[in-house]
Amino acid sequence: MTGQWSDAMAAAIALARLGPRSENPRVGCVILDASGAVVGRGHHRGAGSPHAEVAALADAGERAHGATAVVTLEPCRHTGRTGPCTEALIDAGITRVVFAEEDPTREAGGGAAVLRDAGVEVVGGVEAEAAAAVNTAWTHVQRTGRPWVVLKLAQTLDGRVADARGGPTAITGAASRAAVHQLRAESDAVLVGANTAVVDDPQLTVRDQHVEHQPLRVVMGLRALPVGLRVLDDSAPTLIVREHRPAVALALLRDAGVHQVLLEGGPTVAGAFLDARLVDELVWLLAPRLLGSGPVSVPGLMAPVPVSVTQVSRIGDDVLVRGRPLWSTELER
Ligand code: AOF
Ligand code: ZN
Repeated sequence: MTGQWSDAMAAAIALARLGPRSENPRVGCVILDASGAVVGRGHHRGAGSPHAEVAALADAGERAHGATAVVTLEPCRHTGRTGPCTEALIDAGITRVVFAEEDPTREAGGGAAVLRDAGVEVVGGVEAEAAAAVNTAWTHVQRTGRPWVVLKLAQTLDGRVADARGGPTAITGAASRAAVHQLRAESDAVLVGANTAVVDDPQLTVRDQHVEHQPLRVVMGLRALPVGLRVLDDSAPTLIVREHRPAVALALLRDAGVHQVLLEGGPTVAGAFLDARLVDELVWLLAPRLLGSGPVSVPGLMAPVPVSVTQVSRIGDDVLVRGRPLWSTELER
């Protein structure tokens, strides 16, 4: 019976979303008294700050005694930058813990068993999918050891990314550009191939909305980068990865603390990551136009990529299609 906790978990998930994306997951917690009334709320405000449970316990004060803690992530059992939540919950007299997603990390995971050993009733897996969606990239890094990879492409209906002259062409409209900036803002890094950096000279920053930090700009490839490129300006940090193997580049990014990377082209980078099966999500922007000639978005793929479509929407005059390569969803099973 987990249905009875759904509403409280939804409240905890809403709290989790208030937290910033950081190297830590976003976590929310509500404390319920015996009658089911919420007597405490808390969320994690980023690495180094108190965990959600500790914040909610502080909010509840004495009322935590004999209460139920509903939390989006299995309470940690480790001492990291802060103490173990298992201990804080036990010390506060919590008698039942309901959590959603298991903590996949080696250090912090296993809190449920610690709580059970201390006589606390534990219910796990409540609304686990909805809670995990708040931390898709973080969870992915913990499970696979590499960042969550989003591949974005803008093309005409006949699959072309430039006209026959091959120079930079605006393919999609203003609304799509805003969507791309939103994608950048949600990512820790934005990556292009060295060829695209030279030919298109993109700046790769978030410009039409406020961001706490600009994403790391990454240029990947062996081609030399002339001075004066916009991607090398001082508007955001830039990492140059002299490398063409996607797995090696992702390992470097992971070590740099990147949980989500947005691939913004060009065709060589897109093809290399798809062929290596290192793409987790596709964002395809389709402009209502046929060009008839010119390079296509992903030439020379080694194998077909079946995609499970998760979203189709109109965006200005363009069409946005989001999906997941099937081999990527299988990875998670
Ligand atoms: C929880 N509640 O609110 C969070 C948890 O070194 P620290 O103290 O920052 O701990 C980070 C780890 O703790 C993180 O990797 C994850 O496993 C867990 N995060 N756990 O019980 C929370 N943010
Ligand atoms: Zn904790």
